[in-house]
Amino acid sequence: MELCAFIFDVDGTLADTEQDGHRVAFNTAFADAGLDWVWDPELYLDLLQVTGGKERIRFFCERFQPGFLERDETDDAIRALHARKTTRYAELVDQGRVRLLPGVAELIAEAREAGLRLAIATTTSPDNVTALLTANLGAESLGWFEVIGAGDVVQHKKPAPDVYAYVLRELNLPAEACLAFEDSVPGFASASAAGIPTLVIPSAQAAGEEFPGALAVVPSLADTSLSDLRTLHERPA
Ligand code: XBP
Ligand code: MG
Repeated sequence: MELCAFIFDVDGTLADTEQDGHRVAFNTAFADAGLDWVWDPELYLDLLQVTGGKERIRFFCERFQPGFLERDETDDAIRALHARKTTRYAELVDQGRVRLLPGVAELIAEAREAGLRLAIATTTSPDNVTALLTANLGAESLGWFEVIGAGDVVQHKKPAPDVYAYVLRELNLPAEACLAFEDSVPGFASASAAGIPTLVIPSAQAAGEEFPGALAVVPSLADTSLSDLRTLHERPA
């Protein structure tokens, strides 16, 4: 089937956001709230098995701070911490601390030129997508993406297929007419379960993992052209 649209994951795919962006923002939000929680890079790598910032904070508490979950209004407390974290993340991005990965801007430009439709399917919060795109590609780039499926737009985050199913519905395209870009095991599981041919560019959290059924696994988008991707997409599974 003809390739009509690219659907991009954000964290780990458009940019290497986790360790120097999200992790730092979580830690700053914890400090702002007077909590002595510190997520070091190794712990954070482990916590990344849970997608979604609010879900990740809860998972951390279940393991290491069970007392926090015994308080009243735990959901509100996690929501407030996460809102603070989102503000802190945007500050980091606005300061230019989170840059797009090699080849991403070029591929997006090539796809636009060729008239491909573009969309985003991510677990991260909508404000983070806005901040990242604006800081790196200019505010007008938000309009390049016909659909931005982000955060709580669906109840079940990756690895569930819901966010990709949502984006397909909004694009009104069958899965086979699209190509998804993912960096992680839960992300690949989500796109695959939605039936979308997926190119994997593994990030640090996916080192050594296998991606059975991926269109291809490549180290970077820097050497991947639109014509390479069309060829991969045409190849029978
Ligand atoms: C990204 C996530 C997000 C970010 C943090 O996964 O899991 O939770 O780590 O963003 P994916 P929020 O790349 O698979 O979409 O704190 O806004 O959730
Ligand atoms: Mg990702």
